[in-house]
Amino acid sequence: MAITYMKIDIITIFPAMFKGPLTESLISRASEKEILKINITDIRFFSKDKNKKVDDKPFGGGVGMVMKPEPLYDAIKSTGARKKNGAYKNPYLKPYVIYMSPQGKTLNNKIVKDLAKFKHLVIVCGHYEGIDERIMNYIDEEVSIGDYVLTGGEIPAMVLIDSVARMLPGVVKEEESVKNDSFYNGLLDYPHYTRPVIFKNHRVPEILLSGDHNKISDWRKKEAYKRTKKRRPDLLSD
Ligand code: 21W
Repeated sequence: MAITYMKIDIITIFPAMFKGPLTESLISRASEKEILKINITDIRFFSKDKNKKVDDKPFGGGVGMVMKPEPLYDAIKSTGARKKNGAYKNPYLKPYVIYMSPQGKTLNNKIVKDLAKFKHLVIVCGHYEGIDERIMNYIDEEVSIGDYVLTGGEIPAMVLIDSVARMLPGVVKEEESVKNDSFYNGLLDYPHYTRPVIFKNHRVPEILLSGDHNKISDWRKKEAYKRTKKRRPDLLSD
């Protein structure tokens, strides 16, 4: 039978950073159900240097260190990835190499959905000032998670993996909840309430107690729209 699961290779100098996030919660369930297979590769393993060096000083001078190309290249190749734009009958079978980088496209739900179509993602996490530019010949796409400065690509990689994993069929229990999510249909979520009916003198909106499911559905749509218009008008205009 054809492979159905998604494989994600993570290429990093800090493999231990992934332990918690990948063994807890939703992603571990995806791994247990064999929907997702995650493999972590430590770049240091591919260093031929006697001190297992993976970084070096930048040509031209300046602050910080740059990740050396050779161990990074060998780590990428070890996943089966090759040069970009390789010929594949089914493009989604190509190992798709992503570099988490402040220079990348900002992650959004469209990008997440597109990435979820691939059968094999290879995620390169940079550290220090970044990677040797010649490695870009092996990168299909650069992805940022937003306009703020972090210390490296590991946390962004976890954000990307989490968002892609929950798009895979069978990961989230109620497929509905993926469809209804903020951004999925382009709107923010409606407000949620649970028991008790009165909490610190604040009541649950009466309509939610009415049992009239058509009215409740209309109310939720209206609330979602109201919130979006007030807080994120940009989502309505484009
Ligand atoms: C941050 C590396 C800033 C280099 C000009 C020259 C991956 C990230 C990262 C990092 C610099 C992502 C400078 C959101 C992020 C990441 C580490 C540049 C100063 N400017 N998404 N030198 N934010 N960050 N250093 O930081 O690797 S995805």
